[in-house]
Amino acid sequence: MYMVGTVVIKWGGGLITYKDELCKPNLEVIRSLAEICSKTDKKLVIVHGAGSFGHLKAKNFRLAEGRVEGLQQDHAVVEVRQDMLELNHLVVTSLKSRGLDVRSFPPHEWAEGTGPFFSGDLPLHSGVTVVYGDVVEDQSCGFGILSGDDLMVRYATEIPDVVRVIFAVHGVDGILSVPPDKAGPNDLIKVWSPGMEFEGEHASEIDVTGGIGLKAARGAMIAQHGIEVTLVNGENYERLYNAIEGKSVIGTRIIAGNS
Ligand code: IP8
Repeated sequence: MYMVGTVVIKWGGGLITYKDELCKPNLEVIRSLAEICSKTDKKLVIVHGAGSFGHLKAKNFRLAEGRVEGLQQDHAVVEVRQDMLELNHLVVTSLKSRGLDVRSFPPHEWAEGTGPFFSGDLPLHSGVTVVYGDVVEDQSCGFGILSGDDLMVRYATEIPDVVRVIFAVHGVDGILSVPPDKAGPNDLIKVWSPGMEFEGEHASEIDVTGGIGLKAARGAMIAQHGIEVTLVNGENYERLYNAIEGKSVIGTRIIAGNS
């Protein structure tokens, strides 16, 4: 039987939202990504990030640390989950409007714990599966932030026939060897493996998860399973489409290295 295979793709939160304006989606990017995803015959699992629908409030209320004594966090947990549902709704609606058979599974309903070894059976739809970074329950901390990058690891390595994995990010063509604002075309690292130095725009004053460094690390974990992993500029739609189809594109191939 001919298998088209599944592509697991991350829509970075910085790509689909304006990262420093609370709950502001980038609708044009969301629409374009949905269009690209409707053009392939590959089966898709789409994992989207949070951007300004998650990180700003999560940072203010220290949600990534779990329950902090003396801090009123419960309303923030509820609000961030609600904000994420709203962003997820925009993503799902735009995919559906392209004619795709889509189902979304909010992680706070089925996942527990944080990091790449969180628990919960991975829900999968026969059409396009959508999940996202969320505030989930955590046995030891009460709750925590499960990053979409961690969802990527489990989806990429546990579901059948994954042919490749793509991280679509904002503002850079891939992993860079110098800070993004100083980078020229020669500063793009074409093949990255753990241990190689790089520069990332991890805005720790905004992000509660790990920025590009987390994507690189999680990408390498996935590559260890023999799966092709590429990080591309998500605003270059042609590149993104070609990456989904398995063509070689400008971006960073992440490999496992010898470690
Ligand atoms: O943007 C973070 O997910 P990520 C989720 O995929 C929240 O790291 C709610 C901040």
